[in-house]
Amino acid sequence: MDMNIDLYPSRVSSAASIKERKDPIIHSNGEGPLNQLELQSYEENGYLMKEKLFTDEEVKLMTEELEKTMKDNQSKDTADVIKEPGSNEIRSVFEIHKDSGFFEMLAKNERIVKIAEQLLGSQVYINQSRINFKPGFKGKEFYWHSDFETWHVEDGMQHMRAVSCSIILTDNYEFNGPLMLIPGSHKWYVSCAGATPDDNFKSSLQKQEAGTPDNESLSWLTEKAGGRIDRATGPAGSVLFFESNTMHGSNGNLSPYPRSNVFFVFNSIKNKIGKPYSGQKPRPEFLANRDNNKAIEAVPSNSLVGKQE
Ligand code: AKG
Repeated sequence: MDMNIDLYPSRVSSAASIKERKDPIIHSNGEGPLNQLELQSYEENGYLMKEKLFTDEEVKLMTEELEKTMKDNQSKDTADVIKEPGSNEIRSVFEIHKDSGFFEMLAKNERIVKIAEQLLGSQVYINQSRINFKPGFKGKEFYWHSDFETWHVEDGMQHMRAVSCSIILTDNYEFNGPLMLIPGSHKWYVSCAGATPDDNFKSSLQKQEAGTPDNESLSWLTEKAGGRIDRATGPAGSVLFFESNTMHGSNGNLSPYPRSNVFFVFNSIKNKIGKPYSGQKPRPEFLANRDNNKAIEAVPSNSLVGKQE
């Protein structure tokens, strides 16, 4: 298909609108670790939580690595380390799958890669990765958005053929700002009002404004979901897979308990990104991999613990 065809225009008008999704939700014939019920649930809701996909022993390693990453990045002033608005607390660290160490191995672990391949019906690569820290008391919200809307407009991702894999590194409760999702929202595309400012990412990673849906569209999506908003709570080691166009967001963390999740965004190698549909210059590699987009060779499931022994 012509890479220039814009199947999902957004930020092109002063009014928002809602269109039907044009891509399949599950791109494979079903071969892989997920069973039929799990596939149906992902297809229907736009997300799937796998409880305790990683063991307590692996979670312990993840937590140690998380703390190391936090410390290493605390005094860094680089574009890929995002601070909370108005404080020096770390909000996100990007590109963690290129750390030549633990997170690189985690990103290739077959427990998650095989699921991504099953959902996307092809080999996959990582288009973006990050840890979102959301520290106790200070972690701020992420406003409602569809990731695909940004990846399409700002990065030139043509099709909805990507899945985010969020590994829960600290227990996610109702009260420490877990991810919230609108079930079924992935079947609709909210074409957002307004335009994209130049170098939008410099502010949007702290607080997104361009590409956020209007209240009416959000109310419509929630109504379609029978008034339901779901939240991805669960113990550390659980993994949420959510479709690229699922509407999601999260509240600030007013509790004393940090809420840290690592995100790997798997994209199909058949859906590599092109020119941004906004007509603007591409965002940096740390947000959208153009050079590092070779298909992942999955590593055995037990390689995390084995590597440390
Ligand atoms: C994002 O980084 O796009 C998110 O939506 C993350 C929200 C969160 O970490 O609560």
